[in-house]
Amino acid sequence: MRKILIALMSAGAGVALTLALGVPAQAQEAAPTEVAGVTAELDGQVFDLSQGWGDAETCLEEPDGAPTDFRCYAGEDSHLETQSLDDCPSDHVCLWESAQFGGEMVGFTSSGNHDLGNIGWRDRASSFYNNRSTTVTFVDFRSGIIADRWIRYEAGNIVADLSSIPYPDGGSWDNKIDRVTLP
Ligand SMILES: [Ca+2]
Repeated sequence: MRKILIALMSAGAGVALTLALGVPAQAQEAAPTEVAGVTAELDGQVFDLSQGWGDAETCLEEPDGAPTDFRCYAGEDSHLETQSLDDCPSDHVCLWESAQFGGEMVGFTSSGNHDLGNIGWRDRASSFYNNRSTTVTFVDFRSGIIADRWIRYEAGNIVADLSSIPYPDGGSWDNKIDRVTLP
């Protein structure tokens, strides 16, 4: 009898542990706080994009994540000197820190979730170009009981000023995006 009781208690503890572990895991999904290192290369120098962009003005995800996660270009690189819509290569979704495709730009090309906090880009995007043949989903992480907000765009969609896009809780989508999801 005593053995059975202990077994039951163990099982109960196992369930409780699973539940306890399940809650933080969900919370982390909703609002990740840990930042993962992201490698980038600029003029032959490899650095961690999560620690700052340095001289980089434009960073494009490497399709295979090799040799680094991103390849970056400084502002003085002639072909990218003027930030514009044309800087977004095909098969990429590009985000700019300013409206009208100005300031720093980041481009993503691989399927999956791209958490902008990993490259120091949470709450920064003000314009974008979906230069891919798929949809793109932008997510704004919320905490507590409020569900994350998201908005989806079709292939080829362009928004020159995210302050023109209404946000569900009022205001706009300007400086709100925390995650880019590509199918
Ligand atoms: Ca946000």
